[in-house]
Amino acid sequence: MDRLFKPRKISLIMLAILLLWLKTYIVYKTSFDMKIENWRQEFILFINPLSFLMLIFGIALFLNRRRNQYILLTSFLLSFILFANIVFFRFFNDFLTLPVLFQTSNMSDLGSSVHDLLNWTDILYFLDFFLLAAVIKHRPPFLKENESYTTGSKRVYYLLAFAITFFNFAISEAERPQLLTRTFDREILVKNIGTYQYHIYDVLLQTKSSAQRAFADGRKLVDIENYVHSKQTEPDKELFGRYKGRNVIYISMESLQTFPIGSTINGQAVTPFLNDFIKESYYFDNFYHQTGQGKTSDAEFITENSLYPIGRGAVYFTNSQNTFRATPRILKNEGYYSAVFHANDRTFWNRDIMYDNFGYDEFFDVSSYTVNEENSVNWGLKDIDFFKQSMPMLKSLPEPFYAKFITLTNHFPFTLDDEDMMVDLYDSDSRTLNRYFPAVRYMDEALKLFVQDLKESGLYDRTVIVLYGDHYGISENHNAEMAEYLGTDLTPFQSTQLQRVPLIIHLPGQKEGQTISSVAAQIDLRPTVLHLLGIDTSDHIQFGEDLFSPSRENMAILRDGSFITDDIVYTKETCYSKVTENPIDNSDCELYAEKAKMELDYSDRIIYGDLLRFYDND
Ligand code: GP9
Ligand code: MN
Repeated sequence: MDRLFKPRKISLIMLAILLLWLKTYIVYKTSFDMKIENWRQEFILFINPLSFLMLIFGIALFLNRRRNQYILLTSFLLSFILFANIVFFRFFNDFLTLPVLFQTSNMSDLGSSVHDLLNWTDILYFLDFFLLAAVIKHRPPFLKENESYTTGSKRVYYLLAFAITFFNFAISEAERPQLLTRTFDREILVKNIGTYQYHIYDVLLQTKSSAQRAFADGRKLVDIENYVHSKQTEPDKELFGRYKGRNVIYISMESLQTFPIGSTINGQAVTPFLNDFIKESYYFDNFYHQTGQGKTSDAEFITENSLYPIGRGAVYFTNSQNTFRATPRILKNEGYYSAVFHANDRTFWNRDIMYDNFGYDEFFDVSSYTVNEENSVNWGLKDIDFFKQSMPMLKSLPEPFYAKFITLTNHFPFTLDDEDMMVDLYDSDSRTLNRYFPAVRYMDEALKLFVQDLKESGLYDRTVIVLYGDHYGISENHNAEMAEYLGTDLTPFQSTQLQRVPLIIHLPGQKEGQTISSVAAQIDLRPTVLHLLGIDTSDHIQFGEDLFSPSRENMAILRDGSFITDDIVYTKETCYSKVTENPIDNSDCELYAEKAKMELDYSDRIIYGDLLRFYDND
């Protein structure tokens, strides 16, 4: 009888876990600004500290003599990490990440304002630690004393901890597919895997790239240099330097493939503006995207560095500390001012850090825009409002400028408000494909209004305007409906052809357009544009070729090793003739296949080994 009424006792390990778990959740809710969209996300947020805390405090089960000290010390260290994040967040509105921490400019910013960032009430963030210390000292009756744990109970404990870890990952992955490889917004990571686990992930990633960097050998660069210099071609004499000192505007058109260009839905044009714009610009209709898992960020990386993205993960995230010689930095030497306009969080794709690295002077992220219920849809600010609000900021830039705009509305799942639907939905079994056309139509309208604004401001006549599709919008999950739309079977040949995205280059004063159908790719953009501005690139490490060069080799190498020339397509280890669209003897592709493999390998070596740090051509 007596035993029944005894209050249940709790072990110190349990108490430490419970306190920190609760505290972490309270901190999530009060000290960070995390957007929670549904109850599943709330649930993930709630349970995500638990697995890590169980694993780390579980070590105490194996310690007999210094168990309490271990628990207390761990509790303090974790509280400290959490608190460091809180302070960091107050300043940067972001979660701690090693590269940011090691960026001296950031640290001195933080250091000089640390006084303003701290409150005496912050001591409350350590309340649980003091509580724990008091419990250890005064040993209240609810504390289980000096337990020794059997092997069996340790086993059960860790089994439970691993089960929770696994469960956490599984539901996060369901909520956010490809969490660790695709979604590199730090907030999303912390929200899903938890703040402590996120730090481990961050450290592992940084260690991996530092190790690869440390083992890299500068002499490797010689082969690569010889190779890239041997493939250099002479720029077009007429065009080289003709637009020296002019502004440059890049527009990354979200998810725009080539197939909707010029198409109609129920008789209505899907891209009426682009159809007209093409008539007074250069239009490349065999231009391929080369992105991998880094999607938009890969497209940015390729077009500004003339290197390939990496095969796994996003280079924006994995190698943000590398030495690069990106377009903004090259142009800075020529007196240009550079800016990016994109109405999303600045940490998405690690852009804030990468843009610093690339030498951008300014990043107008979501905080530069007024975003509300009315003017947003899908991923955020609608493109029309985005361009409209960008205009005054663009006009305030010193000239000449290099400005990049990244659109957002035409992003999967391609949802629009009714009032923005300017063509009908397509009619197929894929709602994604059906919605794609009206979304593309909407982006076309936004581009039209932006170009009108550029004309009115006078910028139009002194700016080189480059529009490119960043990557496919319709994935292979919709092959059946795509095949129906195209009226052909979707063979690997056709799928490769669907990797075409539009490239439009409008030169100042250009009235007459020209469609260029030789094969080209995103990697070619940098030398093309730099040559128009009269910048010699013969000593650049780059894999692209000037698209206006008369002697260029017309070839596009995709990140998965597929390649396309004017005559053949090679994909999934099969060589196809472009004329018959049927497989031909693989030996017809052999020579190019080797070249493709070598180029990708060279580019990977540059990135993983951070080889450009050995190359100084400033
Ligand atoms: C997000 C936008 C879209 O900022 O660039 O990214 P994506 O999913 O296309 O890579
Ligand atoms: Mn994109």
